[in-house]
Amino acid sequence: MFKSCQCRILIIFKIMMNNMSTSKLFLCLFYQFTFLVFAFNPANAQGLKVGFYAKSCPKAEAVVKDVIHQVMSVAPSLGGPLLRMHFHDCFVRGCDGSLLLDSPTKQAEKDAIPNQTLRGYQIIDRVKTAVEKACPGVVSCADIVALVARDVVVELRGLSWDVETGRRDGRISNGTETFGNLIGPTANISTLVNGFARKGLSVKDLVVLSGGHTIGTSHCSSFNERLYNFTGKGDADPRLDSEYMEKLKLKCKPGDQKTLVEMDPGSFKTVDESYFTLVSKRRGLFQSDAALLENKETRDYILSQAGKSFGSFFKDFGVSMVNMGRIDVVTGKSGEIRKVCSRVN
Ligand code: HEM
Ligand SMILES: *[C@@H]1O[C@H](CO)[C@@H](O)[C@H](O)[C@H]1NC(C)=O
Ligand SMILES: *[C@@H]1O[C@H](CO)[C@@H](O)[C@H](O)[C@H]1NC(C)=O
Ligand SMILES: *[C@@H]1O[C@H](CO)[C@@H](O)[C@H](O)[C@H]1NC(C)=O
Ligand SMILES: CC(=O)N[C@H]1CO[C@H](CO)[C@@H](O)[C@@H]1O
Repeated sequence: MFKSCQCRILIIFKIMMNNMSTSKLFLCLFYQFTFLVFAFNPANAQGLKVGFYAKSCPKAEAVVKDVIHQVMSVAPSLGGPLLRMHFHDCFVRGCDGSLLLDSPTKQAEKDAIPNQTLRGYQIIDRVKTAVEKACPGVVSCADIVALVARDVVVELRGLSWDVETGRRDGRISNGTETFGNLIGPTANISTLVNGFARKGLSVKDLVVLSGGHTIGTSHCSSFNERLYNFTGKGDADPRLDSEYMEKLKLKCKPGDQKTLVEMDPGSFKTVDESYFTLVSKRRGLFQSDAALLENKETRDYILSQAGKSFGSFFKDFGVSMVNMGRIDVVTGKSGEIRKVCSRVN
């Protein structure tokens, strides 16, 4: 900004005096150019930035990291739900913390069917309490959810990324809005691609973020029909590897709603590329995972990561998480900074 103002003055001078060195002018035009690119880049036009709390609450990110480190050292299986929480928050009404709101009449986002398998809200509350102690009324719940998602990935041996902050909290949470915004596990490839496109996310973001399924667990109910009643005729999903299917059938009996299975068996507490290895071997758990083999771009990406312990996935994941974290954010003077994440001020 400063550079750019100084630069404009230099340009005016150049025109007036015609005595500015050419190299300085080029440098100057370069600054102008980068300023314009940043100023008009739609992704950056929303008021988010890395280090938004650097002045207002310099300890914020360290406090979040610290609490998550403590939580994850005793309960690493909370990593899955905490990562997933950012996804479910962002896809409904944007990343505005609306998912965290309680409704006395049970009509909030968290009450809706897709959210019934979410958990970990008490961890967000614990982080919020610690952050409020450091700087009351400064850090939004929406940003806490975004920071927590990054920190659990780091705790589970993924690569870190810079989280953009500056989100404010919304005041509305409407369970009905989860339908048509969140995508279910039976989604086919066009539903997935379109559902992500509607949120401004690319096909690459879709396949990279699906890699979030490298950690966590799923209820049998999320894929039971693939094992027992795929087309309603008591059949199985032919896209599922038969050996893997037999293993799953041992764990999930017909109609089982409750049992949990590891989505990435053997390494469900480690962020690694094994999700892509599994999907490439037709061992993805959901139809939505299997569907990623049916689009050229998503399939190529899966094959490019399968079996590669240091593939680009680790870096790609942070990039796509930043993209997801920009969905319909509330910034500036809109919304509020909630005092307690489960209710509006
Ligand atoms: C592409 C569309 C997606 C679909 C259809 C989908 C669907 C699902 C389903 C059905 C579950 C299991 C819920 C249960 O039965 O307990 C699940 C779990 C999970 N999902 Fe996704 N998901 C998608 C994208 C994402 C994204 C973008 C992320 C984050 C980057 C993510 C992260 C997770 C995690 C970490 C879990 C494990 C949760 C736990 O351990 O409790 N998913 N997903
Ligand atoms: C919730 O969202 C649905 C679907 O968009 C809408 O029809 C309904 O009026 C909303 N409810 C409230 C209380 O705003
Ligand atoms: C994908 O699913 C949607 C919604 O269920 C359906 O309308 C569409 O026809 C399906 N597309 C393909 C290619 O199967
Ligand atoms: C399979 O699905 C069909 C159609 O949805 C349903 O009528 C039938 O009861 C299901 N069978 C079982 C064993 O769940
Ligand atoms: C974690 C959570 O709040 N789950 C809720 C999801 O919705 C159901 C049905 O309203 C509630 O019973 C759960 O407590």
